[in-house]
Amino acid sequence: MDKNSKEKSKEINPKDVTICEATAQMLVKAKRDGVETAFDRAANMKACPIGADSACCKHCSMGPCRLSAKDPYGKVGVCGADIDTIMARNFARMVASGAAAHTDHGMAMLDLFREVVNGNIKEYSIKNPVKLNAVATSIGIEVEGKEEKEIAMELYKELEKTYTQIEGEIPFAKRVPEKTLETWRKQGIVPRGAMREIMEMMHRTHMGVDQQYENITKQFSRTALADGWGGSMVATEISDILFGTPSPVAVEVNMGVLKEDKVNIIVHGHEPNLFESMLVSVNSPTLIQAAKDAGAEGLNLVGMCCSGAEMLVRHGVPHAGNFMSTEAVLVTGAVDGLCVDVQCIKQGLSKVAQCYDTPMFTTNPRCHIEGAQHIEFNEHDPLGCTDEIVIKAITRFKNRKHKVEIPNIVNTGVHGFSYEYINYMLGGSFRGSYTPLNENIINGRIRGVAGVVGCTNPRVKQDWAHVELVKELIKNDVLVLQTGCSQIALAKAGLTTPEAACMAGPGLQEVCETVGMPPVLGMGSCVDNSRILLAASEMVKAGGLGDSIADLPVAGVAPEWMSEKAIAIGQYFVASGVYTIFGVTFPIVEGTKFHQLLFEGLEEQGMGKWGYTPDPYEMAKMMIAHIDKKRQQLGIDKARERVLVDMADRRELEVA
Ligand code: SF4
Ligand code: MSK
Repeated sequence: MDKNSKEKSKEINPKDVTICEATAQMLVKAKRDGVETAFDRAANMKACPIGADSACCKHCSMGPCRLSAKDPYGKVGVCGADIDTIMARNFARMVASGAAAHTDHGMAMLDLFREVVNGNIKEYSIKNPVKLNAVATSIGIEVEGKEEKEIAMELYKELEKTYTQIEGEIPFAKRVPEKTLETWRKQGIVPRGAMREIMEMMHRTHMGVDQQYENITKQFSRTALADGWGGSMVATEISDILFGTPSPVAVEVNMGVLKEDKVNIIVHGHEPNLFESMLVSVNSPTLIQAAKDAGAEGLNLVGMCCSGAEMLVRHGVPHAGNFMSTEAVLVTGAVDGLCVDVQCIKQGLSKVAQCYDTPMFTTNPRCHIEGAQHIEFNEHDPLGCTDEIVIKAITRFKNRKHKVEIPNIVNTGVHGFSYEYINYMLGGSFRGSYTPLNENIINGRIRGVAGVVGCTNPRVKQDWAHVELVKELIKNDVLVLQTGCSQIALAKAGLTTPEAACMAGPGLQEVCETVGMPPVLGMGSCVDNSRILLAASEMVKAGGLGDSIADLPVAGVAPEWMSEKAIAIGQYFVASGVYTIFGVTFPIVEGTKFHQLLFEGLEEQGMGKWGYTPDPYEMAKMMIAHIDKKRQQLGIDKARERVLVDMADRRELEVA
């Protein structure tokens, strides 16, 4: 910690900033060790109030221009841009950036797929030909009588359009329920290729171009849809084809998955190929022997954040924690190598890693970090990178200088509920379908479905809103689908076990017990929100719950969001027809025309709408009220009271 920041540093109380006991324990140690984390920096960095309301613009050097949230229409920028234009442009650029992150990730997966199919990359192969055929068929590619390679090449060529298509609808538009697609066509927001949509979005938000908030909103809806039904969906589907589709697996989560007597290697980021190759390296008999020769019991590969979430659902690899635990985990002193690729990697990690002599490695050409060593990951020779990282981690183990303190906390949960598995789980292998889910919604056992997703954020108590909200939802018979860092929060709270059904309302409990599933279904990483879109699409197609996604008794929420990717995800859920609530803060001034459009107007156009509250109990109330409204519109409503989680329930969970 530098001298200046120490002088003005506000002290944090670990118990006030997180409900994750392991993280809290490490924050106490960090303080003892004089190590600063994002929790400290958040306490000492007052968020700019004008920026938080998105009431400022720096799109040209006549500004930056600052408007006032208190009197939003009292002033305009030097060019004359009003508050609605400024907020809409800022929001649009967040969507563009978030969509770019997901679509670039998806394109990297597609590049890999092409090279594998062409035979130029031999280290990976098509692990899931059934999924290859299913994805190809879903977009109209004939598979009958064709060789695997031929189908794969046709699929590649078709999916490339997700990025490059200049005119016309992206391939996965074919998966969208007809009425939802009709709404998009009417609004002129069916996406073309992501490159075109993002480029046009950046152009339109340049100084002096699109200065009408409704028109800007159309383009950021289109850009967001190019992410959800485009880049993200390609990332998920191609990863499943290459590495396998998730199915339920019991996994260990929390910092106790680190082992003092083993060489601990963490992979953190988003793209599964790095982690898949790391898995090969840590299973190499030569490297295992090298670890033993260095005095270790073996190699211990652990995930964090979304890389971890992908490997957790796909292979049951243990997971050490979510976004706000990434610095804390280094404080254990037990991490012998931290290996990262792209997205959500705090620059502060490199400084914390240095404090504990943990070597940190960047591996992707898109992401170098000051203080980290760059060992480029090349798909043509993936083990060249991952083997080297393992060797360096073994060296660090051998020379460990710091006292190791690993929180003795491990939680076991069941994760890996791909949308295909939900199909199978509910309908069986011969009549796999979403009909049983719909039937249980229609008969009221399940009140509705909620997607609870997204990050953790040091501006709010880590994991708290996720956990409190989900407890409320399941108690009220709302089935919860999860992705990203949120599912790790719930796993640590013990809610991803089948036994957690005891926390659910009677209807949901009965369904969970019959099927043997948890009331909270972990589906993967943040690009895997596309799995939730597909589940919603299947619910519409299975019948009985209306004709479009907007008709379904469902809602989405990101209680502790922080990234631009989250905004892009939120917008593609809203444009797809889902009521979507964000916590923490919402970058818009209330009472403005732009606010009215996002929070009410889009719903009137046949889409979903945004909602905001930082309070998880209020979130639950808003989501349940929306679900009940949809049930009423569908004519499947029964009088039901919202049930609050009481202390007895909380104790029951703690015991569980
Ligand atoms: Fe100010 Fe307009 Fe320039 Fe933005 S584009 S900085 S509002 S003058
Ligand atoms: S990693 S975007 S903190 S979910 Fe996908 Fe977690 Fe949010 Fe990053």
